[in-house]
Amino acid sequence: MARTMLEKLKKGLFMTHTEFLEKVGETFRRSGPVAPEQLDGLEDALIAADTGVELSLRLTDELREEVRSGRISSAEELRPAVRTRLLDLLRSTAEDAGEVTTGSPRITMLVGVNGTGKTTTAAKLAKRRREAGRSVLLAAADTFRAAAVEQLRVWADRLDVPLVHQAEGADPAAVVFDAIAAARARGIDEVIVDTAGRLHTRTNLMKELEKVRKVAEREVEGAPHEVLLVLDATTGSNGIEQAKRFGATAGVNGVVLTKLDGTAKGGVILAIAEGLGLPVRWVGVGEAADDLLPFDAEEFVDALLELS
Ligand SMILES: Nc1nc2c(ncn2[C@@H]2O[C@H](COP(=O)(O)OP(=O)(O)OP(=O)(O)O)[C@@H](O)[C@H]2O)c(=O)[nH]1
Ligand SMILES: [Mg+2]
Repeated sequence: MARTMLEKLKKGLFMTHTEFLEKVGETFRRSGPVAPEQLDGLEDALIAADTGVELSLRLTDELREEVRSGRISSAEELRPAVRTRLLDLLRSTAEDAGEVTTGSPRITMLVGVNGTGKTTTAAKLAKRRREAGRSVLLAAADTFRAAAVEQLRVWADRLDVPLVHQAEGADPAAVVFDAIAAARARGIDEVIVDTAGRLHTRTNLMKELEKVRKVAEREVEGAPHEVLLVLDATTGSNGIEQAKRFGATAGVNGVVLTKLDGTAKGGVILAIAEGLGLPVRWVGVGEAADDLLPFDAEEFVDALLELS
């Protein structure tokens, strides 16, 4: 099981990790003493992988300093040192995991800008949670377009998961209210809420999201238990600043990074940890229902540095 997971993660990271390794290989393949300049390859690789210039420079400067001071004395020690640093960075955000659940049903909201993969992730997550032995209901709180409900309905039918929806243009908060009532009536454990794509600058739409949150808060203790910001990896670290502001308004407590299969820029995961201070919970590696993987910092770093 763990093996399959790693294989799949590696497949998802294929472009990421080969491109990264090509650049960084030079640095890692050497043996014997290291000169601080030998870290230039690593710096380039981090920047090219969309880790963000500032963070890439900071990480490599810290390593250069360790080389200079003799704490790292040979090239063989470089890879484990990089590994430790990357893991520290990723783990620093993973502490307050949103796993503590109080009231029932457990509510997960998917939020983010247009087209990042919210609806697809809602479906993938429904499948995952059901496989974990939980009963699930999908709530179509994207009432903006009729097509949005249809898209979720197709997934709900395919996965055989109940769907709560209202007419186009309905109040998304009312949909969530209905969904909670339906879940209670049917003894369902989880409500997964798909919301409409929106820019953080659209005040009225952000208010609408707040209203959805408030309904969840009022109806279920501890809800919404998870508010996941869905980010598209192919847009790279450009989205970070925008996401930061989005996250603050919507009360986001975790990130789903989608479309990791279509980018060589997996370093964005590091940039997210640093820039948003939010843990990446899931990664999307394709369009199918099974293409969502729980994010594991150690697996990610080891796949990136080809340590396993
Ligand atoms: N390759 C790949 N495609 C994905 C992934 N996740 C979503 N997609 C595709 O991205 C496109 C947009 O996905 P949606 O789930 O509709 O995105 P959304 O955020 O709900 O979009 P809006 O509701 O319009 O804001 C679809 O074609 C999905 O199949 C992923 O992990 N990998
Ligand atoms: Mg959608």
